[in-house]
Amino acid sequence: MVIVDVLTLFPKMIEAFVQESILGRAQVEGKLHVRVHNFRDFSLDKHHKVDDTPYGGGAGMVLQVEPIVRALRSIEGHQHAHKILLTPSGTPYHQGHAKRLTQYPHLILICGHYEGFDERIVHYIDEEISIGDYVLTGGEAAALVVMESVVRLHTGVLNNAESTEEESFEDDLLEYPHYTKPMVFEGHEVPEVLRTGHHENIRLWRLDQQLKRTRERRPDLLVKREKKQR
Ligand code: 6GU
Repeated sequence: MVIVDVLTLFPKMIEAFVQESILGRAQVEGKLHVRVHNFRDFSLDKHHKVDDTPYGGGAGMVLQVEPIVRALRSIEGHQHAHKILLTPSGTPYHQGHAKRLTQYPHLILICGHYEGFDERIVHYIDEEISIGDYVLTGGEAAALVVMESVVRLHTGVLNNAESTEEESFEDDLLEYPHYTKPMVFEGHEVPEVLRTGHHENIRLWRLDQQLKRTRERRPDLLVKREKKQR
């Protein structure tokens, strides 16, 4: 059983995604418990304000530390949970992080908006994660990426068909191309070798496709792979 608490100003974004995805099924099966908290509810301001202008001046608003810390402290077991801040200035996220995060039975994901968080939030969290080099308006989509990628690695969450062996990044190679019926669609044929039933030739063709794709699209992964093999 994994527990994930999400702190956000847009709880419905998280709830809808969880309900409609594999996470929802995991939850029904008792393998996952997602709890969503709106930290606006923890503002002590009479207008429930959670942000203010930056010290030193500049554009935009900064999320205040107090409502977030009060929300954190309201979560049962928060002292032992692994707390992650979603921010574009965090460490770039990859499959290795997803694997590492499966060691924690309780995760707390904190989503920001506006210009960012008051830096003093660092004293209350364990790490900062970014999901890539592009700008989102808020951390919600990022929190969902982290949650989905971690939870699906937990045993029993996926069924056999969805299994995590032999998938992209398992060996620092992209996946080979897949085909199913019909054999010809609008003149586009399934590659000959896949119809031969020659298992060794198929294995070699797929490996070749993986290497070719990775070389073309993700040369950085090949460099990483070669370093591991040395
Ligand atoms: Cl975690 N948050 C926001 N706002 N933008 C991002 C991101 C996170 N990761 C990449 N871009």
